[in-house]
Amino acid sequence: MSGMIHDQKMATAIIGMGKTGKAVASFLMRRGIACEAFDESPVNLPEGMDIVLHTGSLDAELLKGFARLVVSPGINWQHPAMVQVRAEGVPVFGDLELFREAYHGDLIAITGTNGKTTTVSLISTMLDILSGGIEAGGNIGVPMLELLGDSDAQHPDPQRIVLELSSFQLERANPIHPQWAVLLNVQPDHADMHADMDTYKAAKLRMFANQTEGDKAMLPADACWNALADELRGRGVYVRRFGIDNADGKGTDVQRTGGLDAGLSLQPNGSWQVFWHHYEVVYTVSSDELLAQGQHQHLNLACAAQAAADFGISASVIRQSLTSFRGLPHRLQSLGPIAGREWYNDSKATNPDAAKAALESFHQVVWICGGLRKGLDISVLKDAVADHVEHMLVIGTDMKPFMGLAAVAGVQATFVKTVEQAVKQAVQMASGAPVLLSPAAASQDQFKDYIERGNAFITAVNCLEQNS
Ligand code: UMA
Repeated sequence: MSGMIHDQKMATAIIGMGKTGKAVASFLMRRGIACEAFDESPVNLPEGMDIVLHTGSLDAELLKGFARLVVSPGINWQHPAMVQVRAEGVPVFGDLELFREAYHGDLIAITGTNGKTTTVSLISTMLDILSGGIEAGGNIGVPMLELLGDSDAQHPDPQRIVLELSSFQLERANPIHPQWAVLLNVQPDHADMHADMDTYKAAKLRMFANQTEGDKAMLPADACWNALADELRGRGVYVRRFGIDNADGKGTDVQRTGGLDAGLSLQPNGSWQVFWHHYEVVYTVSSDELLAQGQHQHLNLACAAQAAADFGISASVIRQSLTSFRGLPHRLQSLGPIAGREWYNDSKATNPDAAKAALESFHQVVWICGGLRKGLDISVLKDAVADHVEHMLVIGTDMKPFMGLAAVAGVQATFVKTVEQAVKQAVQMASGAPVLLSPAAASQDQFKDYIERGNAFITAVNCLEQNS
């Protein structure tokens, strides 16, 4: 244990020393605020970070003695020690609360179960041409406090920030005040961390709680969001809606609510267009011109385009950004033809709805799936599996529910345990159908995160090329 001497009663306890905890420590230390760090596992602190570090089980008795706790998003808000400390009246919150207190520039906020990172990345690319530029952070992987300056003239805060916000970040902060905010979707996820779907949804909706006259909010066009739209309009918020629009004007999976601002529209010739509005003018890009694949990704592109248009970015810049965007790694990422078939890495699909969207982007695939189910019901995949899957190759710990899914969908399945084995089996299959890794489950049973899982898949596929 090292670190400077101070009075714990005046100090902040930082709970969890991953990316967030380290950024919190650095933020507080730059401001001369005393802090100590806690983590249940051994961690290495960055060089020069002179701070007391406690490892091992979180001890509520010890934590109660601090002035406040800043808790990382990955630590369950209902962790017994956190519940106990909150019950004692000690302020407990996450890094978003520190960000909220410190940042006073333009804020764009993105939440939703799936598609956040794609939307944030594109918004960040398009708005970067504005004077003052833009910084992107939050759940995307750059802790939000790292974006902030040192509250002096030499290192000012960015003029504009776009944040990707998870339910964990939103639930443990007072409501923020974004000038532009979009909820992309709410689909079952993190059932192991939130009490139920309502709690999960409520956490996400906190993003809008402080919006007011002059702000913009974008919501899916589904009728279930109409009440929220009305409530926001009642507060003077300009509400935009996005979704999928059929040529017949009825919508495919959405209830039309009097015209969409952005989304996908079906053309009489059967092709799809991404569209968005700038005032009354509608702009479009044909989906044939897009490199990123899948309707779910194209909807994210439409939302990003609408955000950019609302910040004054020209249609030509938006078009150029959309048509040159190749998609992000691990999100329906094409690895190209290797060993006689196409391979797609969608390792980021860590919940059933993300995998469903991926499966529906194909005619037929060999599907590599499985991992940690996080308590989620995967039966929602039944129709997509029956319609689009030729054979399932199941990996990971929670093998039983996936084998059960194959049985109810009437699709053959093989338990292969690892990504490497899945690739070896897939390449031997006769049909030559594309192979899709889109696990519908978290990766932490076998990997550090979805990135490591995706990279293992890429490596295994590339080995085929070398061996052929
Ligand atoms: N820890 C404990 N006890 C616990 C759980 C964790 O002590 O019960 C410790 C771990 O030992 C570790 C630290 O806490 O040292 C990790 O904290 P963390 O899980 O919050 O991870 P960070 O590195 O701080 O990353 C977090 C987000 N992680 C989660 O929300 C789980 C990252 O999102 C985010 O990019 C980063 O902050 C920067 O803002 C990742 C994620 O998986 C990508 N997010 C979920 C998702 O997208 O589905 C919400």
